[in-house]
Amino acid sequence: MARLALLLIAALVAAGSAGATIPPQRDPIRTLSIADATTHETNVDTVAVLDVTLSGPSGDPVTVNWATADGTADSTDYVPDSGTLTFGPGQIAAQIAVMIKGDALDEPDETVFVQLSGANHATIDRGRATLTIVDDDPVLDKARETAALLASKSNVALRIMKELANRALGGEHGANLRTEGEMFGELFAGEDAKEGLSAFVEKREPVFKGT
Ligand SMILES: [Ca+2]
Ligand SMILES: [Ca+2]
Repeated sequence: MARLALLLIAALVAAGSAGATIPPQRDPIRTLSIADATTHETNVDTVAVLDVTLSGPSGDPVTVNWATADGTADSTDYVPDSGTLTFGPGQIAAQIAVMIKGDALDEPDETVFVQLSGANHATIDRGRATLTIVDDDPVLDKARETAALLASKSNVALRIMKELANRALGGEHGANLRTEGEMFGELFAGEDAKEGLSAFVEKREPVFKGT
């Protein structure tokens, strides 16, 4: 009888303990976000950095995979790469580095995507960032400026200058000098020459007619 009472007491204690069990504390699931970034190309290789943030500290180690993907930029502009980012306990910010290739080519500004995936102990809120590579090579801009400058000049003068430049690359020196004299005569007899002089005297922009 005493043995039965002891068994009953043991069973009650066990049941009471089970009822009082406190579930293990879990940190709330945090969210991950990657931010867009802009980097300026140079003529040597550089590193662009993208920030990834966790919405709050986590006691669990948070990991997330990342990978680059071509936007308008490709492997001639950057080094395709991938990896795993790890947030230690309490850490809420980490960075991804992408190698940007330098060049002296004039190009439009270009983009690379960096995508997050496969998060552990977190969910992904904003998982795709755009990295913009701002070109630093102004050759095309300079060419446009030069073209605009030439377009503002007299067609007659430009034609004669081009003709004389071409002849200067070959031909006989005396003949070239004679041709130069003839062409300058043609140039100064034209309407554009008069318009150019008038505009200069009157301090205004000339209006050339190509004659
Ligand atoms: Ca460059
Ligand atoms: Ca460039």
